[in-house]
Amino acid sequence: MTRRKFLNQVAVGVAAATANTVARSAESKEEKGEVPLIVSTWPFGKASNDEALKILLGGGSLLDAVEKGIWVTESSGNGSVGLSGSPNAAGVVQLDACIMNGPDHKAGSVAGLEGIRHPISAARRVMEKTRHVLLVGEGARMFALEEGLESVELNSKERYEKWQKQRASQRAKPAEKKPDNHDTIALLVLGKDGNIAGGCSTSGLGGKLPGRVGDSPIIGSGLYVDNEVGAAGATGLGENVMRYCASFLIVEFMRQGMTPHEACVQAIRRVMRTEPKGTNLSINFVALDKQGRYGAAGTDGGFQYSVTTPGGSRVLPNPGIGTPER
Ligand code: SD4
Repeated sequence: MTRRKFLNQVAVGVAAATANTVARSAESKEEKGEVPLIVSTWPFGKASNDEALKILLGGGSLLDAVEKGIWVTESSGNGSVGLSGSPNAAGVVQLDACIMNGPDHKAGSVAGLEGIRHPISAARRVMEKTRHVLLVGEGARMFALEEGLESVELNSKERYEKWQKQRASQRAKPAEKKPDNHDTIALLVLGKDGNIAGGCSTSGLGGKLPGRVGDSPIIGSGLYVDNEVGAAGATGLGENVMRYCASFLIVEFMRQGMTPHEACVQAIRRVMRTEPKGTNLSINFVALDKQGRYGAAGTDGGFQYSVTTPGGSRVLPNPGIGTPER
């Protein structure tokens, strides 16, 4: 899409929203994709997308695709997802994750989870095996252990120091120094049958206060799936996402007729309305809809996202948000 066309689309969307009408911009072919369609945050999402597609093409379920896809990033040595992620202010890695299933509108989350290799699996177990949605801290960890999930014991000084060394060497690898080694994975899947699921996993904001929970495990903030409409996921500064239920907002914008891209842009504009001028919001979103269209937008110039269909995988740049509305 050309810059002019993009700006035109944004202008159309803003005018329509201002008039309190349904915003429908012309759909470009680029925004339409085959199914299955998998969309995730950041270039590192591509490897997760590829795994998710493999699972689907092998006959796996949407939830298997989400879970196993996210495993790839969680175990990749990523500096902000999984146990290799950023520690909090006390030097401890506390992980947040969630998963959501479109057909039955069920969800599961874990927050502040320590020492579990795959927090996304803990989230899935919460969804499938309990009558709850969110487990936190030691309760989440005990649950994950009872479920037999792989743990990495970091409690003894010796183990902790060994892990810290491993993490330092992983993060020193040239690939880890690239600017794309950043942030949360939010992964959305649209299946051939039109059903939708999604997941999100992160170590959260580096240096956060112990116990701080971000947007990523909060349904409607870091992730939202509505099987009638579409799905959205977030990466960036959680505090600026969760105060606006931004993923929910994006899905609701799509319900009103916006394309995934327009919906992401309009959610960012909504947040901008009440944030002080010049604040670096650091909020970035991906979205897909039931028709197989996808889109993204972010306030971080370097934000990129990954899109996968049976036709191939691509890493796409942040299309931006046009001239901010004030
Ligand atoms: C959080 N949104 O905990 C997550 C982490 C992230 O850029 O994506 N940071 O705030």
